Amino acid sequence: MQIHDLEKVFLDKIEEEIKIEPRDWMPDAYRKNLVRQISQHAHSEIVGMLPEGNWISRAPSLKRKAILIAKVQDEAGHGLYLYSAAETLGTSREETINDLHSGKAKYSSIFNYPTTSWADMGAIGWLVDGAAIINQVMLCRTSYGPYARAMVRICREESFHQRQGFEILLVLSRGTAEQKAMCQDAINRWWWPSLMMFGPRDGESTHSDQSMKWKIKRMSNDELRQKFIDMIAEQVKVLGMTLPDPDLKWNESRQHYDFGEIDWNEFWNVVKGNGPCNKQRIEARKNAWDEGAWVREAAAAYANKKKLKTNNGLEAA
Ligand code: FAQ
Repeated sequence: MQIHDLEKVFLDKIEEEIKIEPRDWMPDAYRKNLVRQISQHAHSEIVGMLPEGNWISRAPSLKRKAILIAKVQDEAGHGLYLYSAAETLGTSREETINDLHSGKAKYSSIFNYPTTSWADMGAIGWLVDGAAIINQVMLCRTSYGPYARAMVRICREESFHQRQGFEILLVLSRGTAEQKAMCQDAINRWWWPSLMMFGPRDGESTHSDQSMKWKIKRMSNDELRQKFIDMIAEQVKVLGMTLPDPDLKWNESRQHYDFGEIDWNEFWNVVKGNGPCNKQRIEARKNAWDEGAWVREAAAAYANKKKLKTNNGLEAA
């Protein structure tokens, strides 16, 4: 088949909502864009374990510790599904991880902020997982099969994460004056960075137009951000807390909340590596990689030994 015939088959599939699968022909730019997005998503899950991992040893009770450990483990699992999805596009795990360590690949800006109190565990679950899930529900319908299927499993777990975060804040919001203040302070610090998770404004988004045409993305950055704001502006009332935005107001004619200006300088500064914890996060990932070398070697040796045994068995038979 000629290239333009292959491209037609590909575009027809996109049009007819048939998933693109790893062995299907796809344009190079589609493959490249997916590798970029999926691998950055995977990195976000893995780097995202660090801010919460920081509180496992300081969780206020055994029950809270067990829940937090399970949540952080879930994020590791999400990272692994996503690295596997990226591998189906012909990129190796090692290559992808090297790109993270060298600073070539991005990960979500949100994970470059510090977690300074227990209430941050609540704010991350409620706001960060909340933002992630708004974005990821749309990705369950993304056009690339392995990515879409990974997202279905991830979304189920993320919705549990969001509830556990909200519950942490609910308990604090009904506690002592200090606990209430801690809850409000965490919301104040995580609100604006959570809005930045959706990426630059639509007019400034590099990839959105093409990603929407290929149905990699189904909604724009601003549409998703608005959806999130509308949801959280209602949920915060249950906590009896406020969001740190004096311009946040229900707009009857738009049927949406209006909101204030996001600090885009701060966003780009964090994306470019100058956020409060960027260096610390990459350092932690590199150390984990180096310290885990013996585990990878042992696993590879075990797998080779097993393969050798099976081959010998086959020869003997
Ligand atoms: N941070 O053209 P666009 C989670 C970059 S998972 C850093 O609009 P696109 C779970 C973007 O890469 C959170 N960089 O890009 C969890 C591009 O740069 P490039 C992660 C950002 O891809 C919870 C440039 O700016 N979720 O939280 C950010 O069309 C709790 C131009 O942007 C996903 O990754 C940012 N916030 O739209 C874990 C979901 N925003 O690549 C632990 C999948 C943009 O050209 C604890 N990804 N950039 O160098 C997506 O849906 C999209 O990639 C967007 C960005 C919406 C993030």
